[in-house]
Amino acid sequence: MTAKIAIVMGSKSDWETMAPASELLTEFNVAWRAEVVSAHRTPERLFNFARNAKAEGISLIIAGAGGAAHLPGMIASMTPLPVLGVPVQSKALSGLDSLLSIVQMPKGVAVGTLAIGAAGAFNAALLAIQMLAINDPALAEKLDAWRAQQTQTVLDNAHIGQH
Ligand code: RP5
Repeated sequence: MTAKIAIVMGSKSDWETMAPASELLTEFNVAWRAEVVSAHRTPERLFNFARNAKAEGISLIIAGAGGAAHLPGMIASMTPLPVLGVPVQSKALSGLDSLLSIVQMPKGVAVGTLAIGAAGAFNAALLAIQMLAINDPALAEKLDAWRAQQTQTVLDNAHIGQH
């Protein structure tokens, strides 16, 4: 299957954070591919990735990075595809640096920024699935069932205790 979603990250050390995105996409049978593309350490690879992603059949890019996290914004500057940015938790500043680097895009180049860490990566995949589902009724049906199941699980565990 040709990948519809590209998951990219600044370092292999980001994979632990980004893997939940791949797991949700797999659960929904949405084809994905993941690779390391570093804005600072491999700028030419970044350029090639961003310039070719659309022609390679990618519909949406999920980009995770930590620290001075320029990756999502730089990719967004070179592709018309939607880019979802995931701030990876950094050691020095707990990911606040990553969050601010990704979220504060100047007017005119858009990155959709998610929460810091694995929850953000998971939600990036969820948002990607929601976007694809707009034009894919079978995927939309699966998504409805997934959300109904999630609601049911919460309801089943809603009673915490009493005295
Ligand atoms: C960023 O620097 C990466 O996205 C990663 O979150 C962080 C640390 O990278 P490593 O030193 O673990 O390669 O570029």
